[in-house]
Amino acid sequence: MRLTGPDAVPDWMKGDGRMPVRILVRWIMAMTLGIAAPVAAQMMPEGPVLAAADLREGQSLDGEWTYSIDPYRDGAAGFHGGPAGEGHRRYDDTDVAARTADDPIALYEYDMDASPRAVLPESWTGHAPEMRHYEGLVWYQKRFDAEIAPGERQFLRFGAVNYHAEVWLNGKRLGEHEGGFTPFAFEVTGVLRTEGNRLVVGVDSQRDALSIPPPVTDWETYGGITRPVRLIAVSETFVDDAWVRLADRDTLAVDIVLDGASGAEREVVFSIPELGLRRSVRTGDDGAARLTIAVPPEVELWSPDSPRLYEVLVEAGGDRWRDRVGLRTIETDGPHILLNGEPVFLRGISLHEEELGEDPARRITPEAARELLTLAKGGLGANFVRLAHYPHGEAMVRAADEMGLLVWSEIPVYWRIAFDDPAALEKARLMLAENILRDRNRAAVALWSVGNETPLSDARNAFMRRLVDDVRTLDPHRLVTAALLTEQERDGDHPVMVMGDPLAQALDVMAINAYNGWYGPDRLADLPAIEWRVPPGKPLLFSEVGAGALAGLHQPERPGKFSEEYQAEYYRQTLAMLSQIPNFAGISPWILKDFRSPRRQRPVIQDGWNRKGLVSETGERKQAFGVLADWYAERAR
Ligand code: GCB
Repeated sequence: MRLTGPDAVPDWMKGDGRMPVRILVRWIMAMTLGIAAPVAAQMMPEGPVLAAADLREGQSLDGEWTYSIDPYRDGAAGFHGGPAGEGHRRYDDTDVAARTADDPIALYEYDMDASPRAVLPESWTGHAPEMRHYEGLVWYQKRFDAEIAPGERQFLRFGAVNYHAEVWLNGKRLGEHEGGFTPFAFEVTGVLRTEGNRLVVGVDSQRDALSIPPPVTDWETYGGITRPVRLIAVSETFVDDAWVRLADRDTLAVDIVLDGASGAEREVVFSIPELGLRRSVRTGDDGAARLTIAVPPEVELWSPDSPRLYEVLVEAGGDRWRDRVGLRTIETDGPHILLNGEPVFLRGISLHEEELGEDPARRITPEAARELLTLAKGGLGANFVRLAHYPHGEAMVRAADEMGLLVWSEIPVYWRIAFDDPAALEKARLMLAENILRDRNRAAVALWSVGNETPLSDARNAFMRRLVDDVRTLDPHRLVTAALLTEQERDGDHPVMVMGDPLAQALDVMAINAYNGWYGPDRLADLPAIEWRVPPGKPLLFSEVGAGALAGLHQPERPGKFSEEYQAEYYRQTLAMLSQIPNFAGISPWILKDFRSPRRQRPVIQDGWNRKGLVSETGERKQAFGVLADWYAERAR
């Protein structure tokens, strides 16, 4: 149940018609336990949270769909700009074959039932060779039957659709969603049929100046329905959100929100059977309840060395919500990051959401996620991954939770966003909220990042600070960071890298992307002489360092850029340089695997791939992989 308070927010937060979502405001208690809780207005996504939706029982709508390209958006508008006419509207609940058989003069210029087939989830780049570089609108259709039990409510839940989705079920428009990396759901109770449902999704990958990420990035767009689609049935009143975490080393805190007509003043039972823990609490008239429980002494804390997860249950209103949750604390102490009270050095690696293989199409199954994370953990000896540059799918974050890898999670506030436009800020805030609400039960997630390499300006600083404040409101139990840039100066005979970004002050953990020795004039042998001038009082991560190499290109005599030897030497010299920085708390080099990027077109060497991977696209290890693995083995001692 949510409280709405549209009058409680400034006008610009209510949207100006460009945002496809209606803004709901839920008053959220600031979660700093022990302090008289202040109350803050937080933008929340429309629709249910459906926390741990991936573990709910439901019907998978993955598998075979049909699709139809629509580069001129013929199904979205008429040729003079008005509404699309019959015969063009892919989303109508019309059997085109039957209709045209009945009426010989009926004119239809689409037929979703007869369109090409594709197996989802995957990006359309994988559907057919001619889809490889398609950007724009594609219509998808799924026909399915459903079981409907009396008194149940049904939700259609999309793991992610990149970039914009508009959804119809049986000819009824359910709504739309912007943002290619976070989940959304629509209630379909009363619209769903037992037989012959027709689900149509208009997926548009085209981005503009107000989009997040912007049109220009350094990775493949991968338009399409890229994550699972499920039909989830729940009781009339159900557990929409439950957040289970250690608020501090002694306190287990649980927040629960019920959705439904009888969510107020209702008994809720929270339990962790493996710990023999069971508590009841009553919701308030807003349907929300909070428990604080002394941490049982026998609890086994989650860590990369011992990624212990507990089954947690919330029972209320005929609903039984479950998740698998690790318990741990993450905080900072001066220059250190503390995990469960102990300093931890983050031995990390960055990765994109792109599976291994010659022709990836963002098919991140649990197996594909594990394959990537096994290279990181087993291969490199990592305890940390930066999931760049957008929220990765639940399969990846769950795998990190289960395998024991700390996670940096980020939203795609990347490079050049419309920082001075309130609509862009609104989108970023919603994406951040959607990401945090999805993943704040994951012990693996240690850091929320609010952006990457964003250009300094007053508007940008205000924008980024707002996001930092949102993180603190939605989840004060984790660390907030952002990947920042530095400037190179000279001090007498040696180069100095200076952190001039005022955002550093607002973060718990500073993070820097640095490419000395790859971009710019520095020679590799000179890197260790570079001095880093960064504020000393808090932990500093290097969120990116990296150099490109084509697997198998060897130049042992005179290593040049793109040879394996150059990349390996780059890693040796870079690690020597960074090791001298007193508050150096971890690193996630760029990047685990070569990844597709349309920006990278040098024939033979790149051919559309960014070659900074430590392994090739098929998993072939380059020399630098061993250099980093050896260094991590030393650090782990
Ligand atoms: C960066 C970006 C990353 C790029 C990388 C590169 O700084 O954050 O998205 O892919 O550099 O390879 O240049």
